[in-house]
Amino acid sequence: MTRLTILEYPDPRLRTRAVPVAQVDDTVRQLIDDMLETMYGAKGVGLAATQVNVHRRILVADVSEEKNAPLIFVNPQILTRDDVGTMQEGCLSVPGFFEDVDRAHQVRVRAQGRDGKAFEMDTEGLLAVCVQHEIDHLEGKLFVDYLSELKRTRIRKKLEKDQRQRGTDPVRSRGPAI
Ligand code: GNR
Ligand code: NI
Repeated sequence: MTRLTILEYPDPRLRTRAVPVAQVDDTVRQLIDDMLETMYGAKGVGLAATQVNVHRRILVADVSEEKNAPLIFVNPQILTRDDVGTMQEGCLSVPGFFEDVDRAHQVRVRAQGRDGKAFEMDTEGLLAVCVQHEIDHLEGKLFVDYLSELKRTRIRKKLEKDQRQRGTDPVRSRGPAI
């Protein structure tokens, strides 16, 4: 298994809309395993393929205390949403920022598993919020899009500065054009 690099806001690749997975084959299963390793390594409760620059409709999550209950959703679809409430959200692609977002706290999801078999699942609380947050990633949407422009701009400027200081902004890390 390999720990993959997580793209950080405002990287424009995070705005890509992911395409459906036609078949859950060994290549997709390898990606799922790498995404799980990446999510656990980064101490996240969820990860969308978009965040590792793979633009396919795949997400993983684990909201368990022991971090021993991985969930895999291929081609996820929300069937019903209920009980809107506010939760403080963070994102591995927006490191260091936590802000309130209103979302449904009860969501029924249909998806395919690691074996390609379709299933439906009722989720609530953090998992329900996480599933919506991850599906947003697959649509090229980030939680900062729900914030005021002022907050979003502050976050963008701080992260751009961090990335410049680390020399990991996409323009620099591409290297010299010779
Ligand atoms: O680790 C994560 N925690 C989290 C907390 C509240 C709402 C959503 C999340 S998802 C986030 C991991 C992540 O960025 N997934 O895309
Ligand atoms: Ni995220």
